[in-house]
Amino acid sequence: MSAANASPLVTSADRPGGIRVLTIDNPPANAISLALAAAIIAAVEAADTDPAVRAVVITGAGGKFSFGADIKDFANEPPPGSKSVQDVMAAVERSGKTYVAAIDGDALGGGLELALACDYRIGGAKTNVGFPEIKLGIFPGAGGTQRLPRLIGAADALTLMLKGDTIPAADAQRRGILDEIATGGVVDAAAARAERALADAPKRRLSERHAETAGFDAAAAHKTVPAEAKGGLAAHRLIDAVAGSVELDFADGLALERRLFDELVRSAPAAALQHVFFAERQLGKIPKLPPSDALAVEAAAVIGAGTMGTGIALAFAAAGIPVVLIEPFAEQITRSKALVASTFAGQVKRGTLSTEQAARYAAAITWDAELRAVGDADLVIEAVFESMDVKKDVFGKLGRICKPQAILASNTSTLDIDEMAAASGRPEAFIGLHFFAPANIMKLLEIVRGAKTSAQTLTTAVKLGKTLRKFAVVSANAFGFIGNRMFFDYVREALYLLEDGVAPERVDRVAKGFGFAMGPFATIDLSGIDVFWHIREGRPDALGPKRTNIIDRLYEAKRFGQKTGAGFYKYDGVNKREALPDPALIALAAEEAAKAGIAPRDVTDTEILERLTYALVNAGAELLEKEIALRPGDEDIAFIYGYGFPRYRGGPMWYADEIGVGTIAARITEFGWPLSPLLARIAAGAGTLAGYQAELTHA
Ligand code: T1G
Repeated sequence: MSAANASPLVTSADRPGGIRVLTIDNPPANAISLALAAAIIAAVEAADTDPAVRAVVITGAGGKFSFGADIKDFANEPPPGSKSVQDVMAAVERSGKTYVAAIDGDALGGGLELALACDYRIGGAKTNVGFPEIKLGIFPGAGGTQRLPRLIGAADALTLMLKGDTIPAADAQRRGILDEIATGGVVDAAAARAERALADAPKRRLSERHAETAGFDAAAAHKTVPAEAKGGLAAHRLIDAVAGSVELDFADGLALERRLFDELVRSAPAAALQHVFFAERQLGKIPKLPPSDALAVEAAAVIGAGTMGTGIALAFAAAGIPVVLIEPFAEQITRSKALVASTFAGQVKRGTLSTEQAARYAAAITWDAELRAVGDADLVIEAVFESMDVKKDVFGKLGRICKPQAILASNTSTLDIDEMAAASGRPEAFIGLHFFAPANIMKLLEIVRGAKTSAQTLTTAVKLGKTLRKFAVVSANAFGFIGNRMFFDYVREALYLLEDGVAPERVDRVAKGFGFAMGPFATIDLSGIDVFWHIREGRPDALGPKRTNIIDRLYEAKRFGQKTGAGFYKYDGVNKREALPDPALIALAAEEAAKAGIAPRDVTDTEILERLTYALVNAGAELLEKEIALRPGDEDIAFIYGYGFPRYRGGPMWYADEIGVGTIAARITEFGWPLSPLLARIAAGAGTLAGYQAELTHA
């Protein structure tokens, strides 16, 4: 094969018979950046003008086709005259040559749109295709909303694009997105397909087809997605674009798609979701962490088979890591086994797990009453009662019986990691792994580094977080770490609002109206008021300066929340999980506020929202200043995945920049709270939180 003109982003090679192979090579994602778009267009135009070229195969290097347009390009207006991903599709569309996409690995977003602009599509065993754009607050904006409906029907195309799911090769072939799944190399299969096409059907443009409309109902679809102001903006616009594929000719449909896409791509939700995308990928990048090889975690042990311990074991089993649950009480082991069985049975019933997978995962979990059953576990996590004495006793024993290089971890949510590390006798191999209940479902994991945690232990924990498919946020060792520390200030303001005479259901309504999955009072009732009472016992100022005895009264009355049928709400309806306003609570709160000399106030919904969200921002800034959190984006991820902050608002710290740090600092000052010095400095300089990175002087 002779290599024709080569460009670092696209290489071009000619095969016998006039088949030119264009290989996209833009690691790590073959993302179609502005530069790559220009390079592809140049290569397409070169092939167009070369009479020796009869057909073109487009493929990707590095075992992937393309993960789509380069998300980094969306933040700013493209320079004048730059080539766009839409220009790439237009160049392929204009070409008279036969185009075959050779898809090895993933073709996502603009990558799949490039494949759809081709006449034929050949996949491989590892191929996945999909349009994940909706997760970024946008939609396929390079012909996807017009070509996919013409290929698989408007209804199915809309469903696939609204969900943003990635589908495997066999499913893609069944739907007609892939013409063939190569048994050997995809490029060879694509070249062969090109030869056959030249003989009988060289061009097969989707733009020349009509979209099947069976089952497509735009009006009905609009009713199934969230309101535009509640994260549904992109979904509504996507429905409009797909409607265009049915109602308009291709050119007009493409123009509609482009107009709607351009409106969306720099909308606030899109910018927020793109921030979340990159913040998720920053988590594992620890500044000043000396390079170190992660230890292999091939066997784990969990001490304590309660709900948390069993959930942690489920997470390990689902990640393919055998785990022994160590529990001295037989009836607890029985309950743990039942929880494991019911969890897998439920997943099989819902179709999220096959029977074989469930059996494999279940076999990875064993139980034992003896601590020595930790055996040669590479990692041992305790999930015992939240008492420092109990934990230190457990770690003292583990430090003596675990193999020398085993890592010891605590699942504590508030206790001092360094104190436990010292008790273990191996502080370098000690770390906090704070899972969120239910540990097999919640995506957030806090990795808490002790003062003596080694680089290898931390590196191992970060890699373990990825293996467990968690968003692992690294925190320094301090009360409440990151998520709970911010949450406690959020709870403080919720309680203060109750003391000011605002009903829990009103506070929660405002929080849910903002986009929180649950309001603060429903969340506290779910966790348990007793948990907060115990936290306050250990740390009286945990929820800010105590003003009333409301929490004490609820604790004494055993009004712990959902688990006792009453807390800030009552749960005595038909559905025992339904939070019902409780006049008795309102009376109790008013009585305690009066005793504390707190007069009821008229509080607006705006102030409610400001106090809840600005409490998070102020606490988050404190954590950055004290170098407990590494980046604002880490705190955003913690609050999105741990506490239900709306993803489409980017997280509390991203939201702060949207509101303006100066505005927030002024309101915090009006509220009379101690203003974070970092917020004050940023406000004074009219700066932003984005991009702030702790100096890590302690690293
Ligand atoms: N743009 C820029 N960088 C990207 C990228 C993209 N599309 N996809 C991945 N990366 C980077 C990522 O930041 C990381 O970089 C590295 O590649 C490895 O990714 C016009 C407008 C496919 C599920 O939404 O969801 O096309 O941290 O760590 O865990 O219609 O990558 O190493 O420096 O995530 O195996 C649509 C986004 C774009 C797919 C693989 N496409 N990517 O996960 O690897 S918009 C997407 C992902 C679009 C057109 C529209 C994931 C993945 P670094 P990774 P992974």
